[in-house]
Amino acid sequence: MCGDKMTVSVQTTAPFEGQRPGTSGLRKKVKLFQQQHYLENFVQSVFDVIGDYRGRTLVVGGDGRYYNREAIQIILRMAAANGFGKVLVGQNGILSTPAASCVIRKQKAYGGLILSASHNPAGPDEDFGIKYNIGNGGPAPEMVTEAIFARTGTIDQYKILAADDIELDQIGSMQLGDMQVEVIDSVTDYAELMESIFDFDAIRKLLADGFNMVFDAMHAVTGPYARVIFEEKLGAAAGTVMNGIAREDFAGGHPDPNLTYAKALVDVMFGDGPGNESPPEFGAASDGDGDRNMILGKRFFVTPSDSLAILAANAQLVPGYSNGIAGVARSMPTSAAVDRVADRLGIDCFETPTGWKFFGNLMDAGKVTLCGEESFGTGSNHVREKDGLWAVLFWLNILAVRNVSVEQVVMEHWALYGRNYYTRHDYEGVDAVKAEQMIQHLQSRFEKLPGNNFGDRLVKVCDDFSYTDPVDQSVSTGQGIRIIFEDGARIIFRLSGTGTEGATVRIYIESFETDLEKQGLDAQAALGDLIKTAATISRLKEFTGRTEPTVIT
Ligand code: VG1
Ligand code: CO
Repeated sequence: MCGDKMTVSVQTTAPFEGQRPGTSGLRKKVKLFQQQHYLENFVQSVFDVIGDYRGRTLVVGGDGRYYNREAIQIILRMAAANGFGKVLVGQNGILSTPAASCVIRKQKAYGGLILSASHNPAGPDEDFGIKYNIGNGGPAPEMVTEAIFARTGTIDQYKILAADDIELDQIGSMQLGDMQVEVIDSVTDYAELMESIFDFDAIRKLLADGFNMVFDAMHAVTGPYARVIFEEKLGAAAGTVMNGIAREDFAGGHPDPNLTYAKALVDVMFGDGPGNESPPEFGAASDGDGDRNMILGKRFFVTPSDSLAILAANAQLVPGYSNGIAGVARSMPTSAAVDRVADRLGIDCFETPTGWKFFGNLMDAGKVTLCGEESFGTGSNHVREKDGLWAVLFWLNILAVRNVSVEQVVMEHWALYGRNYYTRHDYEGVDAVKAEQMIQHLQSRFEKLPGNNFGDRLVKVCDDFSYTDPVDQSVSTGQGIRIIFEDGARIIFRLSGTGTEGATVRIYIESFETDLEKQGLDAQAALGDLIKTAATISRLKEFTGRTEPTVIT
C-alpha cells in the first residue's frame, strides 16, 4: 500500500462503551483493546478534545507489554491522518512512563500517549492501557480526562491513514503521509536528565568501594534503563540488575514492587536465599512502566511514605536540590511523615487525592518540588510523573554522602521526627456491588462516628475527602473515606481505580508515635487495634466475605 497513502474516515459500528478512564488512563483486558475500533475510538476521542495540535509533535511509547507494537502502529497512522507534524517514538516502542514525561518536556511536544497498565500482568489474556499526557509531561488533568470520556460516548468516526507498518527497531527518521516519524533511543534523554540531578561521581565511588546493590527490573521496562545507568554509567557489577530483559508478558509475573510481588528481591535482601547469608547493602525494584519504586536495606524495608519524608529531609545532599525545595505534596492516604519534615523546613505541604495528575499543577506553579504516594511512587519536578529509578538514585546519592546504612538513615529519621506507623491492606477481586455497598455503609455513618471511642481512641472527623486545587480551583470529590482520630491516627477506605477485575478495597492505617520503644519495630503489631477497628466500623467481613487481605504493604 506504500505510495498510496490516504486518510480513511471509519464509521465506528460498535459503539464505544464510554469507559471512564481511571486514576491512570484507560486500563482494560487486551482482548477488549483488540476488538474492532476499540483503541481507535479512544485515540480519536483524545485527538478530538485536546485542542490545536496541527503540525505539532506527539510522543508515543510504552512499557513493551503485549499489544504495545500493534497499538503504536495504529496510533502512528491515526496521528498522521489527524494532522500531527511529527511523532517521536521510543525504539521498539519502548518508553518508561517517566522517560516519556522527560521526552515530552525536553522536546517541547504537544503531548504524548503512554501505553501501559503499569504493574498489572501482561499477555494476551491480561491487561493493556493507554493514557494521554499533556505538554508539561504529566497525566491529563481531570478536566481533560472528563472531556475524553464524554467524547467516547458520542464518537461515530475516526481518521486513519492507509499505510504499511513503520519500522520501530532502528533509530532514524521517516515519513508517514505528511507526518514525520522519528524513532529515538529510549534511554538517552532520561539518563542525561538523571546525570544532571544526581552526583554520579559520588555514587560511582560508593560502588567502586565495594558497596553492594541489586536492582530488580521484574522483567519489565526499567531493565534497559537500569543496565545503562547502574552498570554502564555508574560501574555497578555486571548482574546488579536482575530480571533485566523486558518481556512482552513480564515473564508471567506481576511487576509490582512490594513485599508480596517482588519476592525474588525480598529473598535476596532478607538473606533467605541459599548461599546468600550476607545480603547486599541496598536493594530496589521498579514496576511494569518504571514509575514506582521499592527501597530495601539489608534485611530492612522502607515504607514509601517514610521514603518520601526521608528524601525531603535529605534533599540538600543532592546537587539537583541543593538550593532547597519549594514545598512537598502527598496523596491523602499517604502517611503524614513528610508533613513533619515540611514543618521543620518551614515549607508548604499539600494533601491531594490519589493519582499523579494532581501534583502537576502544584509543580507547574512552583509550589512543590518533591511529591509522593504511599503506593511506592515518589518523584519531583524534574518530570511530571512519578519516577522509580530517580528515587533509587536519590537514595544512592544520600547513602554515598552520609556513608551509613539504609536502616541507620531510617532510624535516625524516626528518632528526630517520630514515626508514622503505616500499613495498607488490599482486598483484591471483591464483588464490585458488595464493595460499593460497604462504602455506602461507611458514608451513612459520617454523622454518627465522631465523638465515639474505639479502644482508647476518639473519632474526631469522618468524611469523604474532597480537594480544591489551589492553582485552578477545580474541585474533586469522593476521593476516599477518612476516619481521623484525635491523636492523629487515621483509617482510610478507598476503592481502586486501576484494577480490571471486580473491585479492590484498599484500607490505609496510620498512627503516630514519638516513643519508639513503646510500640516496637513491627508496624502490623503496632497497628493491630486500628486494623481491628477498621474491620468493625466497615463491617468488612459482612460485606466482602473477607477476613484477610490479599496484599499487605
Ligand atoms: C493505584 C495507586 C495510586 C497510583 C495509581 C497509578 O491507584 O493506589 O496511588 O497513583 O495506582 O499508579 P488505585 O486507584 O488502584 O488505588 V501506576 O504505577 O499503576 O501508574
Ligand atoms: Co506504574
